[in-house]
Amino acid sequence: MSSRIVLLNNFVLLFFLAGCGFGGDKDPLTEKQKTMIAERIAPVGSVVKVEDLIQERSAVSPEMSVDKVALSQGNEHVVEMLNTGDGGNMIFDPAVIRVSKGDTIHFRAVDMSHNSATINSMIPPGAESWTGLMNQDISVVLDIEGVYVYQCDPHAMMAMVGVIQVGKAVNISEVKIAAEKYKSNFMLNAERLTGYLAQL
Ligand SMILES: [Cu+2]
Repeated sequence: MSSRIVLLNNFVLLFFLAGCGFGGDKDPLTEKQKTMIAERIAPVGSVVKVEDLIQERSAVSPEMSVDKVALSQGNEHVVEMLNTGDGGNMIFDPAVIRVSKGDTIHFRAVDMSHNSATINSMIPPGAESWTGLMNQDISVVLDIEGVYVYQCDPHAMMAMVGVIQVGKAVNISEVKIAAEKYKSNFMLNAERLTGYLAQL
């Protein structure tokens, strides 16, 4: 039994030496050789792609790369309530619009289980609030200038919100402050409203 183990040990040692390619117990490479190898395999500099730079910059300041929304033509505008749109799930489409004073917005219940309701702290002073019923198409006429933020009540936690600018954005500072507080309600899409307001 013990001779077997010795034999095995010898075999392992032989295998090890053969694998090394050197017979002695001296380090096979000199310090200089090691340095040369390390230098050769070390990566040269670092590669930064232009796309990464743009993404980094937009992560720091989203407003820099945001396209501003143009004034919608005509006096009547349709906003669809959708389960899925270009901007994500549970969404108003278009989520951000700029219209003229006195224009009408038609909210269309294209998909089920949505409504449109203003958020009290985020409409212009003196403007009327609205609260649509579930699955209900509603139309609102906006005579008071300013920024209106509304939501879908059952999907408020998913930031199913929308923004309408009527005429000049006279209350934008107040709305932005209120939005910063309000976004603590969002369990998903936490930056959606901030992104929408940046488009105005
Ligand atoms: Cu909804």
